[in-house]
Amino acid sequence: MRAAGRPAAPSAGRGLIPIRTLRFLLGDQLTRRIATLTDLDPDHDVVLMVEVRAEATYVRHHKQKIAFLFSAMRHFAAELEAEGIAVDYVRLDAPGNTGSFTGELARAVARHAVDRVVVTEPGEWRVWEMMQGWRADLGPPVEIRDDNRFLCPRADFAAWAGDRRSLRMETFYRGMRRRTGLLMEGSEPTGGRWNFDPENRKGLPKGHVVPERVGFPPDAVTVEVIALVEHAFADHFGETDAFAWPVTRAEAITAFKHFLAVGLPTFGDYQDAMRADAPFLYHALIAPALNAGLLTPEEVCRAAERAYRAGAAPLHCVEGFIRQILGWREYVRGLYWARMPDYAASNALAATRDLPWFYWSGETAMNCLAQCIGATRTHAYAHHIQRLMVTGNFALLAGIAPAQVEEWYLVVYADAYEWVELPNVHGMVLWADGGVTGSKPYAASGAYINRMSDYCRGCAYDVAKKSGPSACPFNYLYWNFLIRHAERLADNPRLAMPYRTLARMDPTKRAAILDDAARFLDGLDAAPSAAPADQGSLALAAPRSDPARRPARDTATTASRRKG
Ligand code: FAD
Ligand code: DLZ
Ligand code: SF4
Repeated sequence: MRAAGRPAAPSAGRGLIPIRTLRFLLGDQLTRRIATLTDLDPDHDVVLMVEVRAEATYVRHHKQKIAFLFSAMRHFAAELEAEGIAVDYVRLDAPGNTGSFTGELARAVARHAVDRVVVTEPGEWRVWEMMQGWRADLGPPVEIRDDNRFLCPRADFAAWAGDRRSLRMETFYRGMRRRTGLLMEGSEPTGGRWNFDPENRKGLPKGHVVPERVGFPPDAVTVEVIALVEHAFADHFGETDAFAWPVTRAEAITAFKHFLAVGLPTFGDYQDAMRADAPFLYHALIAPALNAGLLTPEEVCRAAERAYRAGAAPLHCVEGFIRQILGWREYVRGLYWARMPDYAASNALAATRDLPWFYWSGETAMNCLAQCIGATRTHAYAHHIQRLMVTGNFALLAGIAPAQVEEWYLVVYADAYEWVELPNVHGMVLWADGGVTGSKPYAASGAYINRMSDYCRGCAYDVAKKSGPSACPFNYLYWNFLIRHAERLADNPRLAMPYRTLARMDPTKRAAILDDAARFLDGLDAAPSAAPADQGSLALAAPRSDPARRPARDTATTASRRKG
């Protein structure tokens, strides 16, 4: 990669000479088909790509996420150059790198005598606001194009959502099936049903052998980038030893083909299952590649449908997979843009507790949390149910402040971008939006985790016990949650059953629940690993909270990171 060396097109005689356009490509827009590049003129245009400190530190991303993106950016730039396109690529350690999108864009405009700048809308509100500043202050005109990777344009979602207070994914999803024709027979859904979710909730049978992940050991570019990241972002969360993400489109296609052959035929069955020694199960592991542009949502949905039509995967698995992308992924993206910036500010359940230290260290006696957080540190990955029903469920039940939980989710996953993270965390997990995204909070006791995983067998706590120091904390925290929020939730028809049970509950039992929860939550603040009281030997080493070891926040606080 090089700074583009061709002379700028003369600005005189514009009627004859094509305008020189600076095409600013963000790190999560790595596809040749992105709107920024569609009308690129290789003879006159320059593509700008920049590695900047501010993007890696507005929250201190997992080291693997930064390494993945820098490596993917460098590979993509090399592919463009191989096509004969001029790429002005600014590395993180390049002399004079100002460290921000705005600073690097301004320097590039000065370098190239640019007539106009073309960019595609970003994935985060913070950067959208930055772009408005470019339009006002940069000098040359800045054209911001719609992100053509998504199947539902922002404007169409906004028109569908209107100003309704609550939106439902299922209704949106059916509209998207009709719109795209995916899994449709004329106007009817293939198989006569829109949704096969009930078939997609099996636990893993004992001894079930799961397929290997198809991994991509770091090549020379990734090795160089990992060294840079370990040096420049040494205090960030996470490890890089197990890095195996695809960093080019070719690798992403290989990974996806492996999923089609090996994962998809069983994807639906065990979609919600969890097992301590199998962090990936039948999941596709494509979110980092999809979100960065190495794969497109449409192509993966069409390929999955083809697998069904060829008899290579059953309908309930294919529908389950397509629903995640055509349904959930498009839905959360639409919702993010339709409701931001106000969306992030609500706190419907008035949750204010600090995020416990163990979310960073993994040091807790609760085995389910220790396993999910441990895998997250190692792989920058946890699958959906681990995010929703383990780390998310605990944050909901413990009443942790939404902004702190959201920051954690944005930091720790290789696929994390605010457009997808925020609605999932703020809406789905924490119900902080008061029901815009989901009709009820996904609160669950230890029984759910026990049914769907093998975590409880290796846990210091007893999932069968409802109260007392050795009882599974999820059990009493669940009832404590329902009691605390009865005023807000008791009338919710989808929670009628647990509230009926609560109404019948013996007052002594109810008091014991409240006591256990108070004891546990008080201990959580003081010693976040929360080992069973006075049973130190049971706990997985429980160092007290050490703020110095926390991946320190940058000067951008969670509130200000949304502001650009
Ligand atoms: P698979 O399980 O194989 O699913 C296939 C694809 O479906 C995923 O790659 C993803 O693109 C899409 N998908 C599935 N569920 C969702 C969903 N709820 N929302 C949007 N897309 C979905 N996904 C992200 O890409 N980035 C995030 O920052 C993110 N944060 C999340 C936070 C929470 C609390 C929860 C509950 C979910 C979050 N998800 C996020 C969604 C989902 O967990 C991940 O997309 C998925 O785990 C990625 O792994 P995979 O590629 O193996 O997915
Ligand atoms: C996530 C990220 C990181 C860590 N670094 C860069 C970078 O150096 N250069 C870049 O162009 N993009 C980076 N990104 C992705 C951006 O944060 C992303 O484009 C915005 O959040 C908008 O979605
Ligand atoms: Fe988690 Fe409770 Fe099971 Fe332990 S017993 S693994 S805390 S659900």
